[in-house]
Amino acid sequence: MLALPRLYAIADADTLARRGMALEDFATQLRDAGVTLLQYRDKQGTPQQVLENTACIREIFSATDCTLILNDRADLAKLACWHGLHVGQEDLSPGGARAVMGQQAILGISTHNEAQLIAADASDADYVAIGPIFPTDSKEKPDPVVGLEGLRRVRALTRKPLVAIGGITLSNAAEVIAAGADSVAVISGLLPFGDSGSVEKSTRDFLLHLR
Ligand code: 3NM
Repeated sequence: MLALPRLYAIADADTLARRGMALEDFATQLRDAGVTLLQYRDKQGTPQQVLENTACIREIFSATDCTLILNDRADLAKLACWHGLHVGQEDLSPGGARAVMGQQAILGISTHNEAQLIAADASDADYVAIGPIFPTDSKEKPDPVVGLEGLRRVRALTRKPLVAIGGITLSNAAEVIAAGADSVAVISGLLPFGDSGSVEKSTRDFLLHLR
């Protein structure tokens, strides 16, 4: 079975644009910090923009063994020769994603409640994400908060690697892992507030803290 690292970094194009940070800079700092699993999530970009950005990220991580997962766009993930695809409940099904991506690809699916998690467990997905664990500003119209109790309950429903997402910070990441997540997926927690700190430092802190 797939083994996921404890930190699953997400480069979310909308969040980066809101925070005035270039994707290239963000990705470079993640690489320098030693990230080994990265998702690029771009809900608005045109296919050309997304493809350009996948090429840029691939180049940045070319000398590493970081696993690169694209959100939602199966055709572009395949074209860009990325390692995997992450789908949401309204995206391509895991079966459809598998048909496009092939047997070797890593497939993940987002779930937000027990019924979705049970369905995902029975699907072609290699890992299952559950969220939001805590309130989040990084997703439009997030589902109801699952909480640590909800996370413990869904942990019992699957043996697939479980990724927790939503509102995860350096201060709550360890309890999320203790509640049963194999990995924490983080967007804004990797971005420093104000002028002090850097993405590289926040990411290194996460990696050290979750070791
Ligand atoms: N999916 P942050 S929550 C992209 O519940 C995403 O499935 C979620 O961002 C889900 O780490 C979320 O900044 C946003 O809270 C996560």
